[in-house]
Amino acid sequence: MTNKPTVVTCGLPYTNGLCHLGHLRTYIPGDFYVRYLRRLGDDIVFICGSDNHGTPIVVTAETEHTTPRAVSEHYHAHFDEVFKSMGIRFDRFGMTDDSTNHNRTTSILKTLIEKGYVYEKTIQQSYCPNCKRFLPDRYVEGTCPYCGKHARGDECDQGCGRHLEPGEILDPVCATCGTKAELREQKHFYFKLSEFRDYLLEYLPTLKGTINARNYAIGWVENELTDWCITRMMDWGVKFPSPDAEGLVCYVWVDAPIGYISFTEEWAAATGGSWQKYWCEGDRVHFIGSDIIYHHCVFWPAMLHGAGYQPPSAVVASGMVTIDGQKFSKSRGYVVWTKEDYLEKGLPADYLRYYLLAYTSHTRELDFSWKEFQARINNELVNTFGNFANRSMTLVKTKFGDVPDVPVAQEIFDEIAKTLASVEEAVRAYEFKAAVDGILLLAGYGNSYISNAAPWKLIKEDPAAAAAVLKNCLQIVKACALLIQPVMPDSAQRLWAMLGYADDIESHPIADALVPFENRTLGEIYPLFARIEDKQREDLEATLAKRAIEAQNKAAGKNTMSEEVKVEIEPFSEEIISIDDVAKLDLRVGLVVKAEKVPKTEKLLRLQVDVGTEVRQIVSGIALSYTPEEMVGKKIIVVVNLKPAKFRGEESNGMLFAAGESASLLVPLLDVAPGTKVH
Ligand code: B3M
Ligand code: ZN
Repeated sequence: MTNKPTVVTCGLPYTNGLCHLGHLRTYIPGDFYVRYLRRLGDDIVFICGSDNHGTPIVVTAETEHTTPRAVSEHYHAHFDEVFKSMGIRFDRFGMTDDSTNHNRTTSILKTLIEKGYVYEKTIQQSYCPNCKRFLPDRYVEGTCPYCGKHARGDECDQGCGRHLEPGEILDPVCATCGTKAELREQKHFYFKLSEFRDYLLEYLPTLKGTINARNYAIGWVENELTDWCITRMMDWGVKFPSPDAEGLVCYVWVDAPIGYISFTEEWAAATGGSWQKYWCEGDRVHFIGSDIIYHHCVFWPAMLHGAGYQPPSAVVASGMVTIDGQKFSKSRGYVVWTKEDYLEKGLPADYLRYYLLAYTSHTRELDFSWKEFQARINNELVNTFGNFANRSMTLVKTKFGDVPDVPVAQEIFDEIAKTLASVEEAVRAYEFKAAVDGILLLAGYGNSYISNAAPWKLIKEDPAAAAAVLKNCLQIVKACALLIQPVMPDSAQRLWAMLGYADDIESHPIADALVPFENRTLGEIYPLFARIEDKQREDLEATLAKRAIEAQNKAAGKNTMSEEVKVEIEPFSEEIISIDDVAKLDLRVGLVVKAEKVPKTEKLLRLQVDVGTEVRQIVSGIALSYTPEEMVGKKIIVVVNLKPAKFRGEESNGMLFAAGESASLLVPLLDVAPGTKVH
């Protein structure tokens, strides 16, 4: 145990969207870390809240015809609820727009101003002549001056990932109306970040946490450190505390991390604790996503140091999440929503907690798939952990009734002690996967031990020896329950009750794993984990696939079918055909190279389709669903051995496939060359 009081924080979610799997990659390890260290006896306060300021929230409020505060409260409540359902238990979950944070931010800014770290500067800022307003951050889009990729006003989100200063973006365009922005003069306030270079170069090598955070930040500071514009021209935010700052609020990345302090103050006020104990002495550990390392390892320590506060002790940066190998994207439909896609499907929070912690090391990219999820849960939780616990307890109950009154072997205590040491080391080193693997290894050890000793056979020849084996097993099960509790609190509590304890497992230190298992009556034994069946996995996959398709259709401007639309299903044909009948159809991939409407008809399009060896004319009744322009470039499936026919005098040499009233075209999902045979 360490005696240093520690405040652990998790990055604050913006209040303009729902909680998804990407968020959880930071919060679940944060929660696990806190739970584990607390049960080693550490003094920890666990702080988070929602990030309410910044332009995206104003944009959302404008679109929804409401206020940024109302938008924030709505999503704040959502995150609060989802975190609780996922077993993520913050001591305080505050809001950056609450008065504590306005006050703390104002106080820190005033100190920075007094100490001479802030200066005024007039810059050229984008202005939309159509919307008649200045365009901060996400109100403007353009080209990144560093890498040339399309970027948002304050960050190059699709290219080099850099933070962009106001006025830096090239070819600025208004994000709301698309008008080319003009440059107009605007007065702003700057923080003298460049003066903190030496400080940061000295500080950063001492920063603990994951190596990706430290190295990335050192790289930036060694290269360049330009002063930082800390104001924005808008109403929503913390008013900049200077008499000449009419209309300016501070930039969201100033008041957001200050929220960590404010929320600790709010926790202290509610509980009678001291926030200074953590912020002026103690340790400060920030769990964040790796896309915001710069803000936490450069801006934040400089600001804290400038204002006379202690900098972060550790920054723990999690890798990003991809979905089925695809970059996470709401607009393309590659997203797993925590509430809708997980909790509301009746899946236990513990499974996802386990999966996210055990899947890969914390700093690596995590590629989510339901298939892998199912495999992990079934193999590791059901077959190893659950099976071992269940076999041990069931045998004791059926063969002996009560727990046999025999001592536990020393080798078992040695194995547990080894596990406790290695898991603690891994947790303190932010190696969460290694920690969870260590726990599963102990369960695996138990599983092999019981299989090899085969007490169900042994009992016939030597009941005393069988009793000793089972007692050893129960000791391992007890250790596993105590160790796994920070990963899967609900399951651990249920296992604790099966072991016959009536109290809260959380009230026991992890070290109780070495306290000999007391002779007691076991509780009711039932399987700890339920297997995820293929059917359930397929349903989960279908939700994801459907969302991606709908997003693509939406992007292509097509109507998507909502859940409510009921389709009249035509009866299936009664005639059964053979495979030879199917083989008669020669189906090929065709590329539409030209398309026109057939004159004086409403429904007919005349298509020129490249079928690999030649270009065929096909006439099709799809004109109500597709314009000729839309059809050009599409790859479709064509019958190439159909007898030619004439429609309204136009020859048609082939046929394409489309489904339903809307004539939804059958197209190859992957890119294949024209002429490719369809089997
Ligand atoms: N609200 C969310 C993000 O950029 C941002 C975090 C603030 S932490 C002080 O991931
Ligand atoms: Zn505009």
